[in-house]
Amino acid sequence: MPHRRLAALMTASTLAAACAADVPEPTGPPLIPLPASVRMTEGTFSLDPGARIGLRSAGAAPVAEELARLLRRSTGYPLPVVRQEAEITLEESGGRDLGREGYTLDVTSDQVRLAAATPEGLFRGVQTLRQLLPAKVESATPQQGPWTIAGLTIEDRPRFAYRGVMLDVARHFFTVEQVKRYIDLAVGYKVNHLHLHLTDDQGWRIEIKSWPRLATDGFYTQDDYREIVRYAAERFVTVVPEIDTPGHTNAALAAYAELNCDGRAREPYKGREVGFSSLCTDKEITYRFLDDVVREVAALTPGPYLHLGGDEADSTAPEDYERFVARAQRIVDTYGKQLMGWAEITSGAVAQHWDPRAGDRAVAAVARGAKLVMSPADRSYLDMKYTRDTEYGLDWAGLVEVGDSYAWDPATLVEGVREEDILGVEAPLWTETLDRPDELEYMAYPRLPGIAEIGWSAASDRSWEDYRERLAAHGPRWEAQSVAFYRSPDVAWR
Ligand code: TNX
Repeated sequence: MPHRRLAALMTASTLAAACAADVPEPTGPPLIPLPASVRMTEGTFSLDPGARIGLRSAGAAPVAEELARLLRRSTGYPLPVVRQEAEITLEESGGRDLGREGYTLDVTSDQVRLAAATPEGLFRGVQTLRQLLPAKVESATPQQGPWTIAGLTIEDRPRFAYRGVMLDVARHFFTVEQVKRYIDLAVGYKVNHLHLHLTDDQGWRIEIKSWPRLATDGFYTQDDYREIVRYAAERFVTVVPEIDTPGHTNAALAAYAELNCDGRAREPYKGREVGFSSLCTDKEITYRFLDDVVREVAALTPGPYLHLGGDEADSTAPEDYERFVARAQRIVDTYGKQLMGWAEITSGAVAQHWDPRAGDRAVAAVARGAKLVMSPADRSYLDMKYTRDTEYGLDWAGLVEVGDSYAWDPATLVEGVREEDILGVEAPLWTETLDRPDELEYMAYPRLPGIAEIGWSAASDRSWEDYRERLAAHGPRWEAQSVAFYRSPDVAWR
């Protein structure tokens, strides 16, 4: 229990004071995700109007500027970024081996020192630093101090390399600005992958220059998509584009008659059924189409993965499906990407477990050498209703209260799937019932931070009892950012 461990490290006087006031056991700062190690020390740091942000290597500059931008908004202080030791110092150093994303954070009465091997590690550490400051630090307008942080030493690194969120922009479309806000909020919890579900029966949302009729209304031009990729990369988030195939393709089948086996264009679709559409796996044009799409999307995507869906292909015969996926695999190889798919997929480097009733697919994927991203619908699907009364969302995988979405472990979820088979976790948000950004936020917060913590923090350090206390402290942070979060009755919100 992290809190008990911390309590042992508190000074005798703080402990006595806490007991005297009959308040709960003293706790560490309410950080999400919980760091690998937190040790409270003497002293308190105070961020004052004359403070500077110092860096000692050019690589740290963009992260220092991002931190300065954030702190200037709410403190109103000038916070110049300087090339020397300063009140807040960011340091790229080999130091302890905390991996690409790890960092150390030392807070003493006269300095905050953040060190990491890479700018990415510094960026993750900045998210911790934000959470150590009062909630009003998240405000977009100047607030009154004091801006203090209790002395501590943090050493931190993630459990899993992939900590993702998915946004379905196909069922309902979301603008570049709306996606940026979704990224901004998620990176605060050290999320490092954004999976965009770009195509489905209801719509094709990315411009493909060689097939110009695919995307007609509500879509990203290639420049829009590049802008999302750039914005995400600036925040050390890798975009994973998904072109769902061979099912979930009615939008393509409506745009191009020749993609249908019978050569007749399908009607556009706005409903919520799944499993009724399929590319024509016997036609060569299908593979020319796939080659063109994969080539264009791969060229726009610096990240290693190309997600080709593969889920719920109920209108594709199993042998056709396998043949299709084998050819898709070769196309993805040609353009230098790794194939990712939902757990049904029969090839590829990464398979995504989603159906709680079908753990066997995850086991089969591991058996053929794939790694897993764990996104079980009854735990991590952000579109599941919290309760019977939740206004939007679905309930096919059950009702998923905040505690349900938090209290599970990826390495013990599916029999036959072990820690080393797992690349990470993801929280998908499907949008059949959601078309406004505040609705997205209501479904994602507060569940998304819990999935992010499952991906980052050691299982042995986590408990729902402890987590719900920390979570309560994030309410005021979301209020400061006007996040429309769900006030679960299971959390004692501050
Ligand atoms: C299942 S999860 C789907 C999606 C739906 C979602 C709704 C998956 C691979 N397929 O097509 O949008 O459920 O929760």
